[in-house]
This record gives sequence, C-alpha cells and structure tokens, in this order.
Amino acid sequence: MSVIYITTPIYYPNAPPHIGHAYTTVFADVIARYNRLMKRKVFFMTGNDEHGLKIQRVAEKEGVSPKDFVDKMAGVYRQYWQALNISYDYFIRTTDSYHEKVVSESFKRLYEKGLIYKAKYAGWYCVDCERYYSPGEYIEVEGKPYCPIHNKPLEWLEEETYYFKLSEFKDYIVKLLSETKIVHPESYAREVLSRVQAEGLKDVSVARPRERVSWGIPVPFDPNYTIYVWFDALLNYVSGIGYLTDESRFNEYWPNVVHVIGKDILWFHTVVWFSLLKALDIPPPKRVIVHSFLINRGLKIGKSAGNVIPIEFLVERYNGSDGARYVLMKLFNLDKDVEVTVELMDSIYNSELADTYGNLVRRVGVLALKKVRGKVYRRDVDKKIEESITSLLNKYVEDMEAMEVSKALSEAQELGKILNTYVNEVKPWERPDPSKELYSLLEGIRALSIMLSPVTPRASSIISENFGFPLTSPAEFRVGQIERYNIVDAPVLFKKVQAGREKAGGQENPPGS
Ligand code: ME8
Repeated sequence: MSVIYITTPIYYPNAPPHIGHAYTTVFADVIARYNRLMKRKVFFMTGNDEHGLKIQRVAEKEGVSPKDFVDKMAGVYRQYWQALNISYDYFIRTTDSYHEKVVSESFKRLYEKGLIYKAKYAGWYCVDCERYYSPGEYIEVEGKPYCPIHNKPLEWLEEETYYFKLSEFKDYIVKLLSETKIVHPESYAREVLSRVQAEGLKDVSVARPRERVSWGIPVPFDPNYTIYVWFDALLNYVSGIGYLTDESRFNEYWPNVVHVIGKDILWFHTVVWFSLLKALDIPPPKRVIVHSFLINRGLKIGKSAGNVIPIEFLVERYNGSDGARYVLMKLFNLDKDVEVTVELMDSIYNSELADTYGNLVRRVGVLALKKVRGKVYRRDVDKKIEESITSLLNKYVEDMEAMEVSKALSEAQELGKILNTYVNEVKPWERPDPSKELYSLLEGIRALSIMLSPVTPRASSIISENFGFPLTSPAEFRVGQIERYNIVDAPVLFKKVQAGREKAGGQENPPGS
C-alpha cells in the first residue's frame, strides 16, 4: 500500500491562526483527504511551535507562564482546525517531552560529531522571525535596519553562542537543489540556489543565552543556553513519526514525507533543514511544496501588518467549513501572491458552490422526487455526459496527483457547467419518464461530489447519503456503476451570500482590514 506523510509548518501560537495559516492547513488537508480517497495510507501532521523569545514575550505581557500560555493556545488552534474540518492525524507540540528529548539528543550528537561548536556572534535580529539578518538581507528605513518580512526595526544582538556548521553542507545543498525535484515549484529551488551560489553558506547560531531566552529546550551539556527555536521546530517533522523512539514507524513514513510551507520559510526548509538532516544521516524529504502569500491591501496578511482576515469571517460568511475551504482552495496559488477581497471570495462562492454545484444538486434531486418518487434506475448514460465525466475525472486525478488543487477544482467546475447545460437542454420536467436523463445527471453529480469531496467533505457526504451512492475512489469510478439511486431529500447545500450586505452594514471589508 502506498504511503504519504504530509506536514504543515508548526505555527507560532503567539496569536490565533488567521486565513494565511488556514491557506496552508486546508491545502495540506485536501491533499490528505484526496490520498485517503485513493485508498493510500496517510499520516497528516500539524501542530504548534511553542518555544522561543516570541512566545516568552507574549506570555510575559499576558502575565502567565509560557507553558500555561501555549497550553491554552494549543486548544485555540485545535478549535480553529475543527471549525475548518481539518482531518489531521496528529497535532504535535514542541513542548511534548518526547520531542524535547529528540531535540536534545540530536543537538548532542551534532556536538559530538564536531558539527556544533561555541563562538561569539553579533548581528541584527528579528524577534518575529526569530532569526538574524545579514547586510543585504535586511531593508533600511531612515538608515536603520528593518526586517523585510515584518517591516519592523531589527535589534542588535551580541552573544557567545553555539554554531551549526552549515558551511560544510554547501556542495550537498547545491547538488540537491540543482539535481532533484524535491522543491516544488522548481522556481523556488532556483531562487535558493542562486542565493547559495552568490553568498555561500555561513554557519548559523543554534543556541541562545538562557538569561535572554529562557523559554526553550536546554542545551544538554551547557545549562546556560537554550536551543534555537528553529533547530527545535524543524525536528518536529521527524520526532512526530518516531525518530529515535520508533524506528519502524519512522522508516515507513520518512521516505514518503511531503512538507507544505509558505515561501517565507523556504530557506529554513531547504538549506537549514536539508543540512541538519544530512548531519544526522537522514535522507532529505521527498517533497517540499512551497506556496505564495495571501495579500490584503497590498501586504502579506499577518498580525504585524494589521490586515488579518479572521478564519471565523470566512466560516460564517460561506456557510461553514466547506464554503471557507472551497474559497481558499480556489484562490490557492503556488507561484503568485493572491490579493484577497470579499468581492472575489463572494463571487467564487456564489457562482461555483451556490449556483453551479448546489443549485444543480437541488434541481436534479427535486425533479427525481417529483417525477419518479426519488427512485432512479440504471439506464444508458448520455454519450456526451459519459465522455465528459470520464475525461474530466481523469484530468482531475492528474491535477490532484500533481497537487494542483485549484486546477482540479476547475475540472469539477467544468463538469458542473456541462451538467447544468444538459438539464436546460433536455428539460426533464417536460418528460413523462425522464429516468434516462436523471440517471445521466446523477452519474455526473456522483462524479462531481467525489471530485469535490476533499475540499467540501460535508456537502459531498450529505449528497452521498441523501441520494444513495458511495464516495468511491476516483480510481475505481465507472460510469454506470450504480444500479439504483434512491433520493430521500434534495437539500439546499449552499445559500447564496448577499453581495453588498457588508456595505449595507457600513463595512466594506472584512474585520481587520
Ligand atoms: O514560521 N499567506 O510559523 P508562523 C500565505 N513556526 N501563507 C501564510 C500567510 C499568508 N499571508 N501567513 C502565514 C513559522 N502563512 C514557524 C514554522 S516549521 C518547522 C516552523 C502560513 O506561525 C504559511 O504557511 O509564522 C507560512 O509559511 C506559515 O503560515 C508561517 O507560520
């Protein structure tokens, strides 16, 4: 049986997740659900990155201990993922004791191998990124170094620290980036490659003095230091599947790992991560899927930019998790940043979910109930419909295998449109016995519901129950497979959003914008 291990970044729980985090997590969930539909063995992991200065400072501000703070936030994240119907198999937390042991042991091994050493460090630091920026990497605002991601002043830090010998891995990294297809799309691999070739690789600091950053895993042989949060965080991908604790589990999942990340953390997930793995004698990940940013009012959506769109806004406006998921996945883009507006999301939801899919299902269901009391027996399927189903389902599978979710949704949309046109052409309501037309339409709706099921699992399962068909794997789908449809209800799946309602309330844009 083929296996896939899919991960999201583990998020900093300094604030609740917003639609940027949902963007990644829903995408990973769709890939997980699609692979389960294809009957593959899936392990889907998300979680929280709970150590480091950023968390320490928020907890201080709130007047609670960092542990109490991250415990509370883990609950908050889980609630959001539940509201979005995220089917993770495991939620990892970097304060879990087994994870801390793996990090501590890995640090010790690298020290013993001579790949970690102690020396002095000075540089410009961004607390929000939890990293140093060298000249050329930061931007300057009124002559002062600023973080290019957060647009905030950097802090000057000088300290004795432990370094990881990243510089030793340059040839290895160049080889991986230029000779493999690990990083997808390839343009991101080229981007990192040209930076590595232009600047080379400098050793990186992997510890912090305890007096400054107390909230971290202690360096095992030096209690005055804590381990750098990125060293700690990246190792979640291996600790979560049994690295150093369950060898057979680790060996089953690791060769099949697919990391999904935003492009902001590309460097860490290629250069730093591949080198750390190599240093620990672990092969590189199979895939790193990188996506671009969701933008609001010209800036990357994020807490520090003050342009956050809350997840609850989408869930409430688009009829629950299915609508929110669909809208995000239709916008999903690996290469290009996407500007989010309520108008754009409304029009995707109204035209694709409410009209094309929801309305089709409702019309056909009501007709079947009226004309043949909901019982539709197998007939020859209209040739054009049969061909459309087969070819669009094939394209859909190709797209999903290539993780082109938004493209796969366009294939589904195309099928929906063909089915809607067919209803209007054949006018089943004018026929004494429209069983042939209804059967053709129901086969189309079945295919469409299967195609949409990784993105809109609730709606697909409601239709599968009310119309009496199983959500089979696309690989096992055959037109004409169903002997009899038994329609018991034709529910309204997606109520239309009243465009302009926001404006009527005096609010043209979502909260936070
Ligand atoms: O970086 N558009 O956590 P983080 C698209 N803890 N994606 C976005 C986004 C936006 N506007 N905003 C956030 C960290 N994301 C580390 C990761 S992993 C070992 C450690 C998504 O909470 C995107 O996936 O800052 C991005 O990479 C991630 O959230 C950053 O989450």
